[in-house]
Amino acid sequence: MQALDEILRHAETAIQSATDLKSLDNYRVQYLGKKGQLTEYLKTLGQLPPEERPAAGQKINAAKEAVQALIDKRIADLQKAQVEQQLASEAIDVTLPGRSAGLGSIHPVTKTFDDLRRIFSQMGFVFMEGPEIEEDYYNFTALNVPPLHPARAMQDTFYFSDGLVLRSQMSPVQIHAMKKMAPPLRMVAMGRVYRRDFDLTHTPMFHQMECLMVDEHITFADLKGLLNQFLHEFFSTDAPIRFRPSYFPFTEPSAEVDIGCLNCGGKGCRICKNSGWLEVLGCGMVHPNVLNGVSIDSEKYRGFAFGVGLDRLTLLKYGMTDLRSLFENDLRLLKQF
Ligand code: 2U9
Repeated sequence: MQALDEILRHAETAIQSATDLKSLDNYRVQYLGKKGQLTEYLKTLGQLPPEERPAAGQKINAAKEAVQALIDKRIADLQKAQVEQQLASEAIDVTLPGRSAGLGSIHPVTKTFDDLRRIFSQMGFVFMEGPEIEEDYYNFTALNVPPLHPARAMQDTFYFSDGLVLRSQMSPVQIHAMKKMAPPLRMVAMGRVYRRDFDLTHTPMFHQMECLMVDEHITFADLKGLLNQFLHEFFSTDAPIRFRPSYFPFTEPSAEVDIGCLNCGGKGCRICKNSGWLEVLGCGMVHPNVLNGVSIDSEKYRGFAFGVGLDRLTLLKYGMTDLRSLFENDLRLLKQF
């Protein structure tokens, strides 16, 4: 019976020191299993004198129950500790501030699109669209740039194999329109155009607006008046505007248009490269070959047209310098609009 007390003491220490369910089960086997210490002990009862057996048997069974109770209690303690630990580690501090959803903003180029749509709608122009993949004819030939004409080298174009190109300007939309509708015509086309160019001031995809007006008595003065009004309204300024002679195959005469530097007021600065002027667009009177090519009588009708890069226009309006920043989707920049 002394040995029984010894076993009980050992079992108690072992069970209390168990830190997981698996080692507890090992102790259960060690003490209560088929070959466990207490089970073996029970088997030795036969060696005792018969009158001592009931008392000894009761003691051993009591010991077995005590060990089982110790194990059960330890299992309950370990499970409780595990739940408490899990609760502590998964605790949520409901007083912490939440994450805000973050409000989107309008991309600056989209703002320019919206501004131009407003300005030119007010002046009675209709907006038209067309495909970004065009036949070579609509992108070049119909614009007085026949095959092998050196002007095709002025802009590097993305060619597909079968006479198709990614449009390099918005003019093909105007050709489609003139073929469909008889003059008078007052239209604008805005959209994506593509050229093989990539540096500080060029991206392979950029946005253009082209404007076309065809009627019987259109003159260069109409073009000047329209451009003055458009630029003053778009830039919210009364800065001076000047026309420099230029060359485009689809217009004759042609001009490039500058506006007095919006940054320095014409004194000369980094933005205008000390010239006091910012180049904003190209324009001219539609070349007779272009009108005749779409069966509009160039003796009766005349037209003006201009083209403008919307990304560059956006940079100038918001005092930005790197064209690529418009395509990087950097939220630190976009959130300012
Ligand atoms: C038709 C006839 C003529 C559109 C024109 C320009 C001049 C021009 C550039 C501005 C900056 C392209 O994005 S840019 O690099 N465009 O300088 N565009 S005249 O002339 C037309 C259009 C349609 C039927």
